[in-house]
Amino acid sequence: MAETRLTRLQAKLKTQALDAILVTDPVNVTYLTGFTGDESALLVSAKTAWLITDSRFTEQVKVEVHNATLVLHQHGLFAEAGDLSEQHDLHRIGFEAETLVYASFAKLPETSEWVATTNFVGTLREVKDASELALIQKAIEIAEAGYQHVLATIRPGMTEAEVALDLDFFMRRLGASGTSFETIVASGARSAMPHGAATTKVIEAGDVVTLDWGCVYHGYVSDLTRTFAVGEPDPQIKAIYRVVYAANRGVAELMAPGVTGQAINDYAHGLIDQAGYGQYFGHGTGHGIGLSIHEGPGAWGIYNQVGQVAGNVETDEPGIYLPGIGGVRIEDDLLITATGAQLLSTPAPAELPIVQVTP
Ligand SMILES: [Mn+2]
Repeated sequence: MAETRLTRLQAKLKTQALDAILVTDPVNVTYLTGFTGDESALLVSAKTAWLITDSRFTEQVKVEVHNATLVLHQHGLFAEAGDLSEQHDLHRIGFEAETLVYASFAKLPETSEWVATTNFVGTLREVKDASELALIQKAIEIAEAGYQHVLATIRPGMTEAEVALDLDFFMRRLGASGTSFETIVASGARSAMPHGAATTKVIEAGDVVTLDWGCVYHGYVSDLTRTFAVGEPDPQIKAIYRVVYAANRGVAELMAPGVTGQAINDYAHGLIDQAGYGQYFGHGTGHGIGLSIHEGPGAWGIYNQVGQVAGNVETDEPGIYLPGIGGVRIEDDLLITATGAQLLSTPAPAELPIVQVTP
């Protein structure tokens, strides 16, 4: 039998001596079955998969799902999962500890043993197939077209929120179903906030602007950051831009199968530290993207000890943030290949881009 996402999950059940797993994270349900509705749970045993939902989704399941048996629950998703487990002699069942809330957990019947799992489906999602790569690439293309639109239209006097709204609309018109996250437009001294969401602050001549944005295309996300100035900025911004650019390019060169998140962080933080800005770069250097905006692996948190493998799609996003002055971050999306990494986004220019302000 050909290997599928579901058969890979089923093979994994044995490794933790599980009779089944109850998948409740909607993104994981989508990944495994294609179902895009909410309010569902997927019970997967070694041989069978049951998609438990309600009658609102009967027709949608018929169209989207071809690898699981539809079960319409009468008295709740979790009671139904319990009934199915009893009927099919499933005794030791994994659940997704990251997303199953306690109130739902409490509804699972005690007739089975419910075992906390972490990243059980997530690990499978870390290696992208060709169809996923095509959707991520399209999400990047739309986002990059949005950036060109921003560069062509941004003017002193516009608020950060206006820039964000205009960018979001532009990407929706090109086919995006939404943004990957709330668009970050942080201008002037606010750009020293790594995740400064757009506000009513007016962009003034001389402001540096950090734009961190992305869009969703058929479920898959892009995640990019560019920093530019509107009019002539503080010379310190040009200087830190060169350092961040060097770190961004160096990370792209370094990324390859086997390289750990820690090695990536050590490199990027080491370079920025040597330039004298170590205390102004506090976050991880990158993360996986796919159906979620933050997934494995990458150079952050629990993934620091994990080596990259071919098929991972990850961000490369060093930054320097000077309080009271402004910040610079440059973020690209890369695919780990057999021998290194391939840039999926268009690299940033080597010098800080400056949008000319007409007097
Ligand atoms: Mn990111």
